[in-house]
Amino acid sequence: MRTLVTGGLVVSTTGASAADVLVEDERIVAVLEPGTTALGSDLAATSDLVIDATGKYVVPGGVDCHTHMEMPFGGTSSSDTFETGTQAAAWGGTTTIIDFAAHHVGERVLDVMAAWHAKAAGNCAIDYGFHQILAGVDDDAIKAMNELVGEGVSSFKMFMAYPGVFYSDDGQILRAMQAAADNGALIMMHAENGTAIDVLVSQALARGDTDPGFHGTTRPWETEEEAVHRAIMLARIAGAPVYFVHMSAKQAVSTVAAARDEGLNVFGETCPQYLYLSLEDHLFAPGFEGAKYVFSTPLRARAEGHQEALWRYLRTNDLSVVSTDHCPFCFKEQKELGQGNFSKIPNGLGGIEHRMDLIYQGVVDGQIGLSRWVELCSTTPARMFGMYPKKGVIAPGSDADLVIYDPNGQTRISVDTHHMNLDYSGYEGTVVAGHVDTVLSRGTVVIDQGRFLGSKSHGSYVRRSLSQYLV
Ligand code: DUC
Ligand code: ZN
Ligand code: ZN
Repeated sequence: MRTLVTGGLVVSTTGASAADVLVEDERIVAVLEPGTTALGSDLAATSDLVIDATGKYVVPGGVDCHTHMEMPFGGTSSSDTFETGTQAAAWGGTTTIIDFAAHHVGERVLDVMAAWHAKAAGNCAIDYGFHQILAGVDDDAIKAMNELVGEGVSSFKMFMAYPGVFYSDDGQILRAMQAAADNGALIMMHAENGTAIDVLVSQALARGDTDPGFHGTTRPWETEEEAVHRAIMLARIAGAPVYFVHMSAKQAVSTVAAARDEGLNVFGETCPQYLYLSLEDHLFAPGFEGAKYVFSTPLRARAEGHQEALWRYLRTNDLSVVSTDHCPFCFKEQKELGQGNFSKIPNGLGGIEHRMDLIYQGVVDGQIGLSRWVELCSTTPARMFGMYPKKGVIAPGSDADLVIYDPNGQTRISVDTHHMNLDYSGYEGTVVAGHVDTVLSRGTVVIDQGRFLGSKSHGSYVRRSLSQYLV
């Protein structure tokens, strides 16, 4: 099957230029001067499908490197399955996800990975890979790490938070980092001082501070910054790179920036929620409404200037990736588990469908350029997690994962129109400039002008190589 995307402005990390994109079956075969009669023939006439992208951007499909589909957590399970979550991703222009296989203390790591493969296989509308969570580290975990790297799972998430659930102590983290230094894996760190947070949570509850907003005040920025600093020191001892997930405190990112200035391979990721939502306006919303915004790391105070700082760090590359940390829990019956006790509210926000649109607002608002949008949402996550140039770029030989994005369109974000299996939207009623018109996943049109044309059996497992952060 030959598909020609014609007349659009093709965006890469180095700029944007008018070009036609020629696709044969699942791959891009050429990026051509508009209207070229290359290959000796009129390409439009010899194509099975011609997509007119005049006046639109053509961007590499989004890579969301941080999702939690159907993950048991907080006494319940995240509400999107691989089927619903990957369809919602496609609607929003994301064509690859990397989901976390969630290991708990006492489980065999390789069994957990097998279970994650079983959940995802045959159920994904787009391509998917896996990171492995390590809840604690023992000899079995180190052996599993070495084995998984060979199976395309080249990154491992560790938690300095959630004692008794996912937590690893410093010695365990150091062991995993030493193993990573040997086998080339990338350690992804949830950096919050979990044991200090648990003390603050108990004290707050004892005082009667039970509302959702206290989720934020019991996880102050110091608990994020301290953990980031400690993890960088451990990575330094091990001689390993470290990647910090879902960063929200400007002080924590400043510590990442200082390490990068010293030449260390330290990387930061943030998420749209930290760029737009705040402790005052959302987590401390009246009544139990703030439960919708309970996730960790928490939202920070708008008045303290975190949002402006995060945008600045996105420009300076001290934050290199925007993911979603998509971990949806419905308000009814799931978030409600924490009524009268914020510590029982399942932590997470669903957002996989709106990352590309929300970060495009940074282009509209002059915070970042078009190329940086593509770099943050697609190219760098592909590189960081060993999928480039299969993913993250429009170039001959790459997978034909393409988004036709209309800069003159609009998107209204609402529970009434979104496709996530979630009974509320964190951005209810917000209208943003820009619209995902058409999405191709490995050459197949999966979204077109408001219709889902994909299937749950289309997505395939991406066996990743080692991180290409140095590429
Ligand atoms: N943070 C969340 O809010 N949810 C899932 C796990 C995490 O680290
Ligand atoms: Zn986390
Ligand atoms: Zn997460």
